[in-house]
Amino acid sequence: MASVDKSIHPTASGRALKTVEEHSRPAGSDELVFYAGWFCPFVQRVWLALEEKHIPYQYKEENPYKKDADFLEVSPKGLVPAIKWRGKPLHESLVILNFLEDAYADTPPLLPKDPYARAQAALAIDHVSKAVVPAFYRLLQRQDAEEQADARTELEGALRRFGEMADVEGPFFAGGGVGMADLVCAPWVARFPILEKHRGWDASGISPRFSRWMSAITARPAYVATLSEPERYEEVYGRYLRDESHSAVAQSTRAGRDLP
Ligand SMILES: N[C@@H](CCC(=O)N[C@@H](CS)C(=O)NCC(=O)O)C(=O)O
Repeated sequence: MASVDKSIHPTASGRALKTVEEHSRPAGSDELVFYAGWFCPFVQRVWLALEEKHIPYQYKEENPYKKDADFLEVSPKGLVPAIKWRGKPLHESLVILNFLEDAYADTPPLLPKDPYARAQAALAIDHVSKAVVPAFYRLLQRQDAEEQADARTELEGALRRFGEMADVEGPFFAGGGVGMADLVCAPWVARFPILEKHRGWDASGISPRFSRWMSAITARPAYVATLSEPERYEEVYGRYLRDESHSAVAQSTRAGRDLP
């Protein structure tokens, strides 16, 4: 059964492939190697930040389901994303995002300077992790129509709340400039087409504020530059839709546990 999970298309496709090709050689002094999986939304968070901040990086495609020994040295839980920075390993998407913010202080900031606004962004990031992302996977994996309807309501509510927490003027979470809270949520928006096709999902009526945010984030060049072709996502998410995936996220969702 576990072998099912291991078969992932080996490379990014579409616009993301072009971005991968632009970053396939050691960047500068090999300062930052990005261990990524083109299909992974947690990876896309970090990828978006690297692109938004114009940080030089070398993209390394990694199939995390294979758990190669070399990869486990970089990412002990065997999950993507991970990075090697000046030869030192780091994993967990949110940890890496905060690290990039500190280590590349002269690049466009993704967190506001104002401590209160920074705390608001932290609350939004926590909300995405605890409410948006788990509801997304529940909607994907639940097989029963009633349970899917509950998950749909839950996901809509979580996204409406995200919109309410955001800056009144927008269009981004913290105001006029894109920031970490936006990048942390955006990868799941990129996967809405799967829900639209298979789970009766329609994000257009969630709220005017959420719609405004969605239009702004999906227009970012970094967002477009990190997207693969829809058919490739279909292959990966087919396993979740049939509730056959053995990924750590899928198993946690099935068991009602916190996500890894
Ligand atoms: N909490 C981790 C989650 C990362 C994660 O679940 N990545 C998935 C791919 S989307 C993975 O590597 N899965 C491998 C597995 O399930 O064995 C993060 O935020 O970086």
